[in-house]
Amino acid sequence: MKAYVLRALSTVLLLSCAFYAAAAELKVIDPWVRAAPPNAPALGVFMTLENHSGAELAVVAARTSLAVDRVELHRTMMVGDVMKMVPQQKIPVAPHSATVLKPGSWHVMLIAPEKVPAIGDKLQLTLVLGDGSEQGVEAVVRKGKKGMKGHDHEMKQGKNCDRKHEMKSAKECKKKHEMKHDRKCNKEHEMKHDKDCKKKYEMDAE
Ligand SMILES: [Cu+2]
Repeated sequence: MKAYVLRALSTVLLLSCAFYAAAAELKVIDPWVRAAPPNAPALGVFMTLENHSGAELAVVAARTSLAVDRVELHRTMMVGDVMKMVPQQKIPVAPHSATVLKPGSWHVMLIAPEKVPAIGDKLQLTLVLGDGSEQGVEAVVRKGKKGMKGHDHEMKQGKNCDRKHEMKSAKECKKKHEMKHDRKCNKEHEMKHDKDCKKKYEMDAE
């Protein structure tokens, strides 16, 4: 009886390891929802996605415990001369790298919430990865870090960045920002890992 239970358990463990492989390699840091007025047509959800594997991971869909019309993956980018939120098929996370979901960039968008949650409320969010595995996270509702001023700054940076993206790689774009906005980071960049530098840049930018 005991042996049977153990065998059954290890089978379940093996199966779940296989199924949750991609989710296990994705680390979700600081998920949050931007507080919005009660009549807001949509809510932005932000977080940092870290890929601890050697293969590209991607979030291909998301669900939430909040009653909403639908959940979309968005990226705010320049379309012609206008900043737009463009629906995306996936949010990719490069191997051993991170993708930062933040205002003015990648985000998860909760469309037409029945009731806009208050600051401090927590939403359950389920991220669906490319291999079908899922990861649940809890996102807390809070204000954007610097209010409208911060938002404008982010939009401006995003605009410059996305313009560069049309011609150059993300790395070159980041480098340009580091030189322009954060010399310290650039200096650290020479000594430290690229990822640490980028993280610092992202945090400073917000
Ligand atoms: Cu959006």
